[in-house]
Amino acid sequence: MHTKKSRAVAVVALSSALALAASPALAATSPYLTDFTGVTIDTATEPLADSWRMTGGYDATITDGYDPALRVTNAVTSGSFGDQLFSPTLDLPATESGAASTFTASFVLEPVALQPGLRVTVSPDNGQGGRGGFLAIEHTTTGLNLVTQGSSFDAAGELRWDTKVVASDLDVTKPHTVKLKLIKKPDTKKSTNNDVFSVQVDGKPVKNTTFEAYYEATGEGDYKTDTLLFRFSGVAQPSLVAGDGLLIDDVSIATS
Ligand SMILES: [Ca+2]
Ligand SMILES: [Ca+2]
Repeated sequence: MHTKKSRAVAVVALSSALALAASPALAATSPYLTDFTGVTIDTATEPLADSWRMTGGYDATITDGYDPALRVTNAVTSGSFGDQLFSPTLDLPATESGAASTFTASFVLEPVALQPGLRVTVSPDNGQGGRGGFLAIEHTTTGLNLVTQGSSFDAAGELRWDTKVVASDLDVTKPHTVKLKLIKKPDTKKSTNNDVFSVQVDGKPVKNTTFEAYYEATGEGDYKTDTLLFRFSGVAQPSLVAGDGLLIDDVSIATS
């Protein structure tokens, strides 16, 4: 009896040591900040989780010059998730019940020409499309729009989508700082759909629901959140390859 117990303890101790030894190579330390100096996008089939990574053939690059930035467009799109563009994964994921429950991100949309049809979505994510929130950044014929989408249950218990406009017709020739915040909360007796996704740009934060109700309705799990997804979906706009694209700089992500 004594021998068995000792062996079990030893195995646990060994696996903990392995986990500790492996963690620095697997994730970026929170908070992660970058001005994109020296940054490259890892396009290997099995990219490193602590790198910017994208295994699909989308239009995303780091610009050259003395102040590099991330340049993205929806010139190439698809309905997939895991092969799109991800920021480095953080070492501490945000969950409803773990050590961290809040995921924050901020970035600057640098001045560019107006490019109607340009549209990229940004989401707190688990690295495989398990999104915690949804923000569409889009150029229309009149300016820059930021729109969020979340999910909830109506009075009859049916799933519905909640769309909120964070900003519309912003001047694309000026920089705008965008801040995202996802707060995860354990279920209460009153609500199993209580997580909050808020977005702020040049004003007060606009709060919306998350994908929590959607996951409950579909039976999918409540995903951890440890990375930022830039996704290219919908109708592809090949002509955007020749333009400025969205120029994104000074990205920070953190969990707490
Ligand atoms: Ca920069
Ligand atoms: Ca919750």
